[in-house]
Amino acid sequence: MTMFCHQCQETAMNKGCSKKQGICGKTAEVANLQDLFIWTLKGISFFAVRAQKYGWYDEKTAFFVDKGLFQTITNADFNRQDFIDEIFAAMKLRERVKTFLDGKEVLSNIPECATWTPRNKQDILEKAATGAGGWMEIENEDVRSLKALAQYGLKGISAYLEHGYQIRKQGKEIFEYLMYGLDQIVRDDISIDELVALCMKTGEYGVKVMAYLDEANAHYGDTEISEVNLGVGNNPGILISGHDFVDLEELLEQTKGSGVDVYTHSEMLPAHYRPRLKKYSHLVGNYGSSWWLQKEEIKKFNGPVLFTTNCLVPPDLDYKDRIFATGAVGFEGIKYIPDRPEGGHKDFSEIIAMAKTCKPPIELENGKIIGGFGHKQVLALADKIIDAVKQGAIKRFVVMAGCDGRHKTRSYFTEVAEKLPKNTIILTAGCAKYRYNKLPLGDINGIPRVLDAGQCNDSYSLAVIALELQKAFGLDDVNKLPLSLDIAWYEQKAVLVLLALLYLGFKNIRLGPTLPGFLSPGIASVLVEKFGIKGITTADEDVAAMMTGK
Ligand code: SF4
Ligand code: SF3
Repeated sequence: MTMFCHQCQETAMNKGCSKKQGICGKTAEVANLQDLFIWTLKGISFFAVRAQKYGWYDEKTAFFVDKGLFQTITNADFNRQDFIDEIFAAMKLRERVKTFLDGKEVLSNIPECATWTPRNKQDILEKAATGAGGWMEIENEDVRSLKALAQYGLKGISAYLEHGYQIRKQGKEIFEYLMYGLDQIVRDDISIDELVALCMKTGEYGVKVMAYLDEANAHYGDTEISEVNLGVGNNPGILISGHDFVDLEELLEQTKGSGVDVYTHSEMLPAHYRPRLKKYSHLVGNYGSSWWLQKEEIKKFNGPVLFTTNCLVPPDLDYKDRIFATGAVGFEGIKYIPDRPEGGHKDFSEIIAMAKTCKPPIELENGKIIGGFGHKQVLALADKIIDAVKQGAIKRFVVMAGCDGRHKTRSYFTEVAEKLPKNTIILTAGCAKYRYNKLPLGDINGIPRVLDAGQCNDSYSLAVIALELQKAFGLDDVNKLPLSLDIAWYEQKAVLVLLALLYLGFKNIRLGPTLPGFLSPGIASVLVEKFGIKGITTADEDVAAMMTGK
């Protein structure tokens, strides 16, 4: 069996993973099941969008579509059984909304994804094996490319919406947009112009969902300048990875006084910037670095590891029994912590019991890093920053947000950080920061040269900061700020962040280490012409260009 997936930056040959297994470790069977599952979500969306006209809205269905998309993001759910179960669950929800519509409207052009119904597991496996719902069903490469751009943006929305929903339990408008977007992607008759508009609209909803999550995360207190310990203590520990603060808080509550410490990994690092999370004295520090280095780090950690969201790397056998998944994450043979019951919390007792039998983590490094520069914190320093710009102490801001990844070429981002002149400030968010956040880059009048806002969704903070600086300097265009964007991308949340930045009017964005493989030459040239998007070259060349505003 073969597959076709081109959703992430590490896709084979920057064209598509098309053999028996993707670079990320996703098997062809799982990739095909994911395509089929998304196809059934499109079937639900077909009816849901039409039922909305008659006042229909069902949060359970909306959340199912949302979480389903999230499960298919890179490095989240690798478990074939999950997708088989979800396809059956999708059928039930689809029938419910279809029944609601019965007798209200005669529907035309019903797509196959809204009618196909498996009788049993075999039907699902056979249909998946045909590549149903996959990209190769679309002949025109520009249509395929734009549909992929929109769909990956929707996946980004689904992730941020899921996090925000766990805290706020609302979000109807954004849930409805997700289903609208999926329904549009199904259309055979959609034009290129309509697809471009859909991508822009997805960027608009990207801004909305990041603002929504920003407000939700304020529940944990606004980010504040914080020092994060990189060393280890003497107690056994639990390592928690991913982006979900609700899971982290519940874990911290349940480990209180247990003699077990908690460490953050990768994208969970920004928890240390939030007052309501950092107050726990047994939240000891951040262990290790970005997601792709997890194998070696987990081996040395010694204790159990909880993945609350992506990025999970298929675990090695020698530590697989210490890996736990929850939320949208899954992998065959690892323990899954079920969702919290209504009004209750997840039960992490099994992880805590295991931790008590484990040795403390082996120290990887020591010292501290500093972060917590979300928009409110940075704007509290606005006067100082504006003065520094006016006096020439700060010459330029460079946004280097996004993701990290395995490719050797990503050393470019380390080099850029090292080679940027000392009068520049790097604004960052997401796991891209691990390429330079431990370098001794110094400060400008007490302002650190790397300002970390938080997780990838906190790229929103960076946009808010830029737009506020634009106002403070009385500029009519954000692109007139002394600001350059040099974004690192890997998975689909970064695709959404890119669409959101384009929607907000940011131009001349550098995107690396490669431009997305899912962009056809035609669509890539539209992005270049219309928005000035460019690939990266060398650190020296790009630093020189950025310093002259190019
Ligand atoms: Fe390949 Fe990326 Fe898809 Fe994994 S997620 S199969 S690495 S394109
Ligand atoms: Fe990282 Fe996976 Fe994208 Fe949230 S954790 S930024 S890659």
